Amino acid sequence: MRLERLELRRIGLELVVPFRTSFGTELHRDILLVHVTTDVGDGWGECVAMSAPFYSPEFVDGADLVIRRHLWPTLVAAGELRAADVAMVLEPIHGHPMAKAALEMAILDAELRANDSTFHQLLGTERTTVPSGVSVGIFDDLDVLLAQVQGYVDGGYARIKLKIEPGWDLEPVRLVRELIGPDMPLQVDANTAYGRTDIDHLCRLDEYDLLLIEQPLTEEDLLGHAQLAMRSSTPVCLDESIVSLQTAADAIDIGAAEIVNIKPGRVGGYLAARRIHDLCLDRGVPVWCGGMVETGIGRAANAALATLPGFTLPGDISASSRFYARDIVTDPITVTDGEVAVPTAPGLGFDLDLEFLDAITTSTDVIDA
Ligand code: SMG
Ligand code: MG
Repeated sequence: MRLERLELRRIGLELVVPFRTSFGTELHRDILLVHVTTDVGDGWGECVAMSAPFYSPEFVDGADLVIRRHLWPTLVAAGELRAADVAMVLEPIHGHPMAKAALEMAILDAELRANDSTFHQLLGTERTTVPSGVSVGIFDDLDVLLAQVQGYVDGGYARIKLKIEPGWDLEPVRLVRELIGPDMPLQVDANTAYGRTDIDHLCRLDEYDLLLIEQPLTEEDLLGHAQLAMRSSTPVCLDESIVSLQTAADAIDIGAAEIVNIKPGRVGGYLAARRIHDLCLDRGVPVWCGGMVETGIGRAANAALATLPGFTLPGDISASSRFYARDIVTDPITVTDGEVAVPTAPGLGFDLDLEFLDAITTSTDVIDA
């Protein structure tokens, strides 16, 4: 296909409850959507960069700029293109995986729609539903946390993930384990909030029978994670550290990643995410699909990705209503019996609610090829 036009759309969405992690609180989302028109039709992608560079170096204004200044012109210069070529064409530009992933998504969506096929069909998988986990933020008050967790248990989620940080770890985990009982899958995510000197402390989480501990140490500290993995009986899972196929392979080799969180935005796209999945499957390392508070665009694609056989743990693919009162898609993801249905619509699997999208659009910029 040939690229003809790029529309960069910024939308504003409020979260239904503030989402606090060890690095900050999200409440108002400023989301960049990319809409690509080609000679065979159009497609949409969602950039998962947050407003500020706290989760990773990327942020939404930076992603917007690198797309218009570098990524889009490079893709246009490549001429005839398939979605599978995008990552390779963009490889000379260092970093910016979330910006690259957004463009790849839009081009993949366009390509699939043009062929009247789905991402699910491209992956060639059989599963029609995937287990749904929910990520629960940090609160000022333990009672508020417990009430939130109870709500998600009642909502039928297949597993609970608690955000932790120094001062909010052993006690909330103990109380939540007591509330949900021994059989409900429970895991924690520290978003890099601890250091190597906390390894003894983190080992005290072992008594709560957690599925995994996600990214307790800084993203560069593969060795520290390997040291923790040797000491702790709770499996160590990496999120922020896994930025490429190479880092995934190395982290597994040195014993730093007993489980891998796969987020397409963090690794430069859905096709790179699939390759990391394949590597992990080959090495016998379980994976699960991470979440970046996506709208229905990213949520649909994530549900399809999680049908691959290595995704043996529930993903952060919760109902759209966990974060948003109203989604930008016509058929938002819901949870039934702890599972979300894999979308069947052509393309990445969503149809936009254009009227609502227009109502929440804060800016639109069009760049012709
Ligand atoms: O989309 O359900 C979701 C969010 C899941 O906790 C989640 N994501 O580190 O895994 C993570 C965080 C990153 C985003 S926090 C604003
Ligand atoms: Mg995480």
